[in-house]
Parts: sequence; C-alpha cells; structure tokens
Amino acid sequence: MAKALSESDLSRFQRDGFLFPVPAIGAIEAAALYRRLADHEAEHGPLPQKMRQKVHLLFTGFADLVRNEAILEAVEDVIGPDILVWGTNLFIKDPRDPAFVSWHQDSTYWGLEPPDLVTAWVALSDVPVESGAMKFIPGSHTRGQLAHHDTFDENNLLTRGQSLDMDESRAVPAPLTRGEMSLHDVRLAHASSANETGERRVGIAIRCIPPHVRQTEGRTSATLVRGRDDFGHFDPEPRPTADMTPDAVAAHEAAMSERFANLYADAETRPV
Ligand SMILES: O=C(O)CCC(=O)C(=O)O
Repeated sequence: MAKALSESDLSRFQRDGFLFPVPAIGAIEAAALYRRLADHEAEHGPLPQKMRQKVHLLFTGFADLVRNEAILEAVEDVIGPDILVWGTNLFIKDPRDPAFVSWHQDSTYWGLEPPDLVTAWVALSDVPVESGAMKFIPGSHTRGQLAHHDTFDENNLLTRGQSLDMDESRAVPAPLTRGEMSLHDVRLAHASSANETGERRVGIAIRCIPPHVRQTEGRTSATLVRGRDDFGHFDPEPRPTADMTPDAVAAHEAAMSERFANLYADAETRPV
C-alpha cells in the first residue's frame, strides 16, 4: 500500500519516469534552508562546485532534509522501505546565469547496478519554467543506457558536460513552487536551461537507492536514512553536528575523493 503517492501517481511515475509536483517540505522550511545557504555564502563566498555535492555531510539543515519524513514516504513508495542517500547536489542558478544542464541520463557515469535510483529534487526557491526548471522526456527511462558525449562546457553544471541529442518538442517542463519536489528515474533523459529571471533559482537533488544496489567499481559511501541495510555495499557516512566543522569537512573530502575516483575513472580530464 502506497504511503504518500496515490496509485495513479505511481502508475504515472512508472510510465513517464517522473512525477511532479509532489508536496515535500513546504514553503517556510524551504525558505529557511535557502536563507541559511545565502547567509553562509554571504560570509564565506559562493560554495565551490565540489562543496555543492554531498552537502548533507556539511550542513545540518541538509542532513535533516535527507531524513525528512514527507520526502522519504514518497521515495519509499518508489524504491521500498530501506533507503540510502547516495548523494546530494545543490543546483544553483543565479539571476540571468548562463549555467545550464545538457540532456542526460543520471545513470551514465555513476556505476550503480542495478540502476534502481530515484532523485527527489526539492525546490528551495520558486522554480518557474523561465528560471531553468528541469524538463523531462516522458518514457525515456525505458530506453536503456544511451551513449553520451562529454563536452566539459564551462556553463554546463554536469561534471563531464555529458550530453544526449533529444527532441526538445517532446520535453515536459517541471516548474515547482518553493518546498515542492519532483521525482525522476535514474535512466530518464532530462535537462535544464539557463535562468532568464532576476531571481536566484536553487534546488537540491537527493539521490536515493535501496541497499541492494552496488557500486560496480571502487567503493563509495552513502547514508542510511530509513529502514536497514543488510548488504553493506557502501561505507556509512557521519552526520554533521554543526555546519562545516573541521570533522565534517574532512569526512566530506574523503567521501568526495572516493566519488570522483569512481566518476572520472575513464575521463580525459576532471574539474579541480
Ligand atoms: O537542477 C537542474 O537544473 C538539473 C538537475 C539534474 O540534472 C538532476 O537532478 O539530475
């Protein structure tokens, strides 16, 4: 029996590979997280790209977010009661920012088998279409793994600028209001355009897997947020006790080194 999603929501997710809008944390909590991030950046400068990944290891607000009941109830409906968070990514587009995300499948370089991963993408600001909301190609998750080409474009927010050629006329944009989320399958073709608005657009992608999923090469870490892990395919991750403590930064650094070794194993170049 589904906990948060209706049977028709679940059927749509299975058919299309995505679902939105799904209620998540509400506007007040989302605005508070947005403000905490803005305050941190006002004091320390913009978060470097590497620190926008696995942010649940660095900031207590994001550590709480990945354990949020409403988010996990919906995720559980898709992948079952035992849930590991394999990653988090902040996707930030400043006002009139040319940053974009090319068409891609998340599964491309992540080396996860079987490809059972759902992303809960939570909007921390309003995300109208013009701000560069995500867009999805319905049903593309059923096409298996497609061949991508790496571009390393400087405005592309993806690690390798990996790209697919897709028919834009089939794209479904996914605008969200602050505090809502979308769910998408790891094999779904998706992208997002530049932010044409005067407002900052901020979202956080939470990558959730059931514990039977394993990393095909090397070893990486993940955080158990619900149920149990009887497989032990991932190293456990510590929960930060305060924002950016030296211990948290060191744990994050170690986790990201493993992750990058895996992600760029066959790449010709990698970001600094
Ligand atoms: O936020 C974006 O623009 C892209 C996000 C994305 O590609 C993802 O969450 O997989």
